[in-house]
Amino acid sequence: MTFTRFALSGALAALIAVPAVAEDWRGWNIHPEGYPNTVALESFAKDVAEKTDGRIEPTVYNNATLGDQPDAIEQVRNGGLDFANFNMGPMGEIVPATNVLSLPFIFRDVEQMHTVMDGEIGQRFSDALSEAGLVALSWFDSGSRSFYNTKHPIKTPADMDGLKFRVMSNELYVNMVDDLGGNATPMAYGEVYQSLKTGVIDGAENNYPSFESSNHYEVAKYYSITNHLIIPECICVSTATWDATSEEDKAIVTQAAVDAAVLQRELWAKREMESRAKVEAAGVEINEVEDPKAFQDAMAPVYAGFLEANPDLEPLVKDIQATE
Ligand code: GTR
Repeated sequence: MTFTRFALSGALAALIAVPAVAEDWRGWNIHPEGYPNTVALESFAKDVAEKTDGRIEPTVYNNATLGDQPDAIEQVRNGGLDFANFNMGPMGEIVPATNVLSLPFIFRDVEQMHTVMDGEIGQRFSDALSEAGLVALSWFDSGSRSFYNTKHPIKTPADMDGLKFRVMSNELYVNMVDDLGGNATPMAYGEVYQSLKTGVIDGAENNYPSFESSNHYEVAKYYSITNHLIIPECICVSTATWDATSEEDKAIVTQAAVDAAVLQRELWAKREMESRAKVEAAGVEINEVEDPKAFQDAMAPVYAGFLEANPDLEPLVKDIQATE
């Protein structure tokens, strides 16, 4: 005897309540367990699963196990992955407007970055991202980045001379290090530790929590406070995934991302201090630079070159600079 599909499902449905199939969302994360971003992403995932009654089941894959950052950006854009926490640094190669966030010293401090990103200007970046297939739901903190190396303290730009620094994948950073007199090599985050150890590179640049959690501090004993980049990070969802989500669940996911960013920023402030203390206790020499303006001046050509190539982005730069 044969059943039609309709007859079978009709009979089953009469016997048991068949739950709707949950959507499994796969999320990319570059950081290890315990890192502020990781804890916040886990809280986001838990919140979404609970508040959608299991209609969406997000899983976070840590330590860039699903690929390095430029690769993961592509995967989220094409729907191969559902969500991620991305730094806007490598994003600039794909969404040119976000390169504004990679201009050295574009933000005066982290508070100003928060004001900018949480307001109307942040929405302009979200719009640019959404044209590229990414829905930015909230903004994480990533502190400010400084140079570190295995050779000597950097006090003036001249101390960068001849040193080879790893940078994130973005032409702007290559120009930035060149202008300071160093040599730049774009490289995946996960390769930096070994490259520092074997002398393939002399240094890199990052915030305290990443310098510490990546163990780069075990090899690079000089951390020089240049604070040259303050780069926000997003929780971004793939547009393909987003479009397949109900309005009710979109609201839940959005709120969970906003709450996760509040948590991340709290944890971040604590972790910055803890990481600094940990690397100092491990013998890292931390120094102020002699004249911060000398670094700003040396990097000024990056601005000029960028604005010449992207005149349409000048208003965005000016609006950020004008934000209190
Ligand atoms: C970290 C950032 C990561 C990644 C990394 C890097 O501060 O949170 O997303 O961009 O830096 O240097 O590659």
